[in-house]
Amino acid sequence: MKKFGREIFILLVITTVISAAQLSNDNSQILWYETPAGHFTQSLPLGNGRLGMMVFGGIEKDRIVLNEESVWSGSPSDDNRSQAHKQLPEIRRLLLEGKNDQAERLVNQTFTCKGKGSGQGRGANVPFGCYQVLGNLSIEFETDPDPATHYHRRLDLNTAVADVRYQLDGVRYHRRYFTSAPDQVGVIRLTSDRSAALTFTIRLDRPERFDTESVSNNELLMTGQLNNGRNGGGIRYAARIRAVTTGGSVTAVGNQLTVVNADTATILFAAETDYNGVVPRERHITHPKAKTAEVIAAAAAKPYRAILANHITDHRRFFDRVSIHLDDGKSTRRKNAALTTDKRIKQFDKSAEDPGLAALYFNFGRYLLICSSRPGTLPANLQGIWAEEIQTPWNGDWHLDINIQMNYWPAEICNLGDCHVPMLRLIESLQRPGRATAKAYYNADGWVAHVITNAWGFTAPGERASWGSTVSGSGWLCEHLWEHYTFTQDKEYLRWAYPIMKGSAQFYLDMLITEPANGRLVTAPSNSPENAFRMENGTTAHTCMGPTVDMQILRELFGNCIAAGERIDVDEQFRRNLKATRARLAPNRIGPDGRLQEWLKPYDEPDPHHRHISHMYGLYPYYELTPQTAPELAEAARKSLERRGFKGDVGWANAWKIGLYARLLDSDHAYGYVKRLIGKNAFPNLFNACWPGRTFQIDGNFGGAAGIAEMLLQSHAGEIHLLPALPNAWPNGHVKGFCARGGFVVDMKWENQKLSQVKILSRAGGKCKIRYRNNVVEMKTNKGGRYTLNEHLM
Ligand code: FUC
Repeated sequence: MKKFGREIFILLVITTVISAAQLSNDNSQILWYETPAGHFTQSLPLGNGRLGMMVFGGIEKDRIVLNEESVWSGSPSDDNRSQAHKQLPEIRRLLLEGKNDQAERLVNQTFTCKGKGSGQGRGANVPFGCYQVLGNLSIEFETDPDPATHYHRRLDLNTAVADVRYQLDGVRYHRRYFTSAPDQVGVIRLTSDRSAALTFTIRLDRPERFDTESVSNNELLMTGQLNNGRNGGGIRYAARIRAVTTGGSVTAVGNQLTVVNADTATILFAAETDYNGVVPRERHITHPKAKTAEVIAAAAAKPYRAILANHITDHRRFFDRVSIHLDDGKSTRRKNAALTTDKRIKQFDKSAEDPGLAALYFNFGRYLLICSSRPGTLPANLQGIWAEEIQTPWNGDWHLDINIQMNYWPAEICNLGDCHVPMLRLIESLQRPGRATAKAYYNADGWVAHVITNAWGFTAPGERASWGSTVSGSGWLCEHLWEHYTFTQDKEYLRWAYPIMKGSAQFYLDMLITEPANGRLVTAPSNSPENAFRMENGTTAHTCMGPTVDMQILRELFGNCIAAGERIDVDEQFRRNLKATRARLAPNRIGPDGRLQEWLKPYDEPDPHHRHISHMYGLYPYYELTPQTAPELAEAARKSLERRGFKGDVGWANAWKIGLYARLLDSDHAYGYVKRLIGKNAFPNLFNACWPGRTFQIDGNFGGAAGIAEMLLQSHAGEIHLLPALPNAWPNGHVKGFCARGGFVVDMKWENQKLSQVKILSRAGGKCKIRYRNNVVEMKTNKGGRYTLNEHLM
């Protein structure tokens, strides 16, 4: 028994050493640097779903940007023009007569939102509001004038812990940072290897609307009220910091805390708001100040080690569901792993291969989703939960014409279906305001949302026809309701989701009109997201009928409603209606040059390289244009994609193209966009830049992770397709825990470009068809059954 115990111990040691070695071999779970962050896009993100911290790790002065998911300015408002529907017949008449420019003029005059809308994307001080930074925590150290040495700053994705280490005047300093979901606090732990070496001051502020005071000898409290866009009386927030030390002293002087000669210090951070808007979340706090006091007191009563251990266990509940290893078997692996993350990105951009960096990028996407979207939180916005400014770019809102959807593309395939739920709840919450919008503008039943939404349930069109009147935002959202079902096979959930999908379909059923050229049903008015076309008279316009993307979305929505209705056995008559209408929707069309048309007509395009590629929706994320389902259309989609190219290197567009080429089973091009996305769009902290070096926008991080997953596993075509777009750059690798439609979980391994091991877990039972190249295996599975398939597929 004793001997056996020792063997296990040795085995454990060996496994630990091996997994540590594996980690350091390709370094696909750690971001690290040899300098403090000089800028937000170099700092390291931490998040517990609701609270966010960005770690700069300065030596003399550390800065931690603080966030809380509901720090939203603005307030509920009626944005609908109640009489807009009276203009609808005239707008449609003009469209039917081919006078799109005149229709657009009328849309701009009568069919946009009432009031200031999003404030042209700068809505901090209008009712639309914006997601904002909570504040800045600064820690100023009493330091030696000598420069520090051995500086090291890192974020470990596996534990969601950031560390800063350096030596100064012979003393080793260590700071550790994390945000805990179980304890709902941010934690900064400071230690050194010499007693009484920690002397520093702590301040807490934000760029506006704050008041910081010391509320005991070891606590700072910052409170304030955001602008509601009317009279200033918006959301109230409270942020509280407590410093707990061993040795030395803590005192409060004015609005700062001073720690002198401490051996260790633990800084706890709590934040709450009284947000109680329409977007559901678990937390309903009426007294943010009192709640922060309670949260901090509870955390302070626990040993630091317990808070850390609980945090790591909690984070790993999500993070450990999936693992990935990508490898080209080359000796450069160690060299790459030995580079700091920023240098690694630069080297990759200059064309060096680095499979470990792609795996790191993938893991970072999963990490960000876990940190910004947990059951019970608000969904991740354009910046996840990480904002540095008061006026965030595009209000840090939820854009519905690609961006929020892209945020959630990795959720299901990466085994984070529960992190998807905040988005599904957002969709649910849009029904009520969306019904009012459907009535006001279209005199239609059901509910609709256009291009943007916020914390206050905005569903009206945006301020300008050129981008604001896309009418398929809500239809696009509903894809997520169905996909959550296809991956989980949870019928109870489907009963909840179905009425939301049905309400969306009802709206479109009511608003479709017949276009004259082919007698097909189309949406009107609408536009192909943010893109323009040239009319025959030479004028540039946006407003149109039945842009391709709308039609694809409606085919999908109607199809999903039919399938859902069948599964839960409801609404037979409605299903019949949907089937008949679906068949009459304007189809995908191939233009004279062989490309898939973006609009009903093969218009001339003023910007053929436009960042939006909305008519590719039917290829990915939807799948009616795939080589398996419609080879000719898939080919036309490829031509459209080629013509679009990558001009401007827009982050989310590069990310989307990974998934699109993966669906075309084109590993070279898919990989080319992995290179572009990481090489051109990753900031030093791997955050996605909307344009190279400019504007952090998180969608590309998520879209990139989803795209990489799609290269390795697809499941849209009624079969699980293994390694459908494996690039030459990743000849060896393994993944664990990838999810496939039908409720399957896949582990697989490949060597020298060839699959070598496959294991499937069936969560829901049922038929399972698996493809590897031309080999197909079909089998019946039992719920909870595990299957190894090696010999059948290779
Ligand atoms: C759409 C895009 C922009 C940006 C914004 C948040 O308007 O066209 O590039 O991503 O969303």
